Amino acid sequence: MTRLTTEWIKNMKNELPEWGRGLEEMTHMSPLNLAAVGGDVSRGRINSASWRIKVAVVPVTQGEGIIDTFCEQVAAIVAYMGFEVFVTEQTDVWGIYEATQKGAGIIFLADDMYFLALNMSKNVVVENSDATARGFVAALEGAAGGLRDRAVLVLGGGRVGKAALSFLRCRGAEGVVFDTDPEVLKDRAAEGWRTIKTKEEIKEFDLIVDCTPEGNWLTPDMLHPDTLFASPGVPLSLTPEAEKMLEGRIIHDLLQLGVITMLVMAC
Ligand code: 2YC
Repeated sequence: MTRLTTEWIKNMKNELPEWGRGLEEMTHMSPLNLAAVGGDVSRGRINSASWRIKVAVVPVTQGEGIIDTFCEQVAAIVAYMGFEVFVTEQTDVWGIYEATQKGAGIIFLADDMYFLALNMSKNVVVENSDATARGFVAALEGAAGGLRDRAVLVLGGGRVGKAALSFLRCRGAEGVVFDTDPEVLKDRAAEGWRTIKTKEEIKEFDLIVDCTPEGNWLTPDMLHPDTLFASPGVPLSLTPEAEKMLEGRIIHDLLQLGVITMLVMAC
């Protein structure tokens, strides 16, 4: 799991309108509709929740500690979706207590291992990896005009990759997985997923969900020329040349799609 840096995310909230427009252009769906598909939640439920539920984001000092502006960016994404939201003044357990005292119905908080959205009144816990995978598969589906009966290659068979495989199956696609770790491939194959063994086979797929935490390793010659590339994985695996080749067909962000899908799943 890649730890975000302040440098990467510090301008995110100012760029949310541009992010939303770009995503809608590529997927022909608004962020709200994408989150509804990814989260498998009705638009009606999201709209009514946005009036009823106040959201809190709690800074967590555990481990490597606070990422400056992280909570502020999460709050900005939640506000962009039309929800009332605040970042607690206190951190950690005190911050959770502050959130409940101020009437928060959903609490976002992240340490170095997990990024969660909790809805205590509904006993719902949403984990970022699962929500992010679902959000990016929904975006790929929008961009591809549907995934039913299509083969989609998932790069990386870890936490996000597994969630992507499961949601691809829900959407009627055939998830195929590649991982550089043979043990991971063996585990996924044991669960019944089709696997590919070599990087040379990647170019056989024109639909890719990249869940790897590696950067800068996918070169143009490794890719199908018509590839639609959805990348929850950070940093982007595409080399600058590959990025140029796939321009306009790359769905990638560092927090937004995951957070909006977490939000609707916690409603
Ligand atoms: O500012 C804080 O509260 C920090 N404890 C936040 C740490 C987030 C660490 N996780 C990440 O950077 C990302 C997540 C956004 C999803 C996966 N890794």
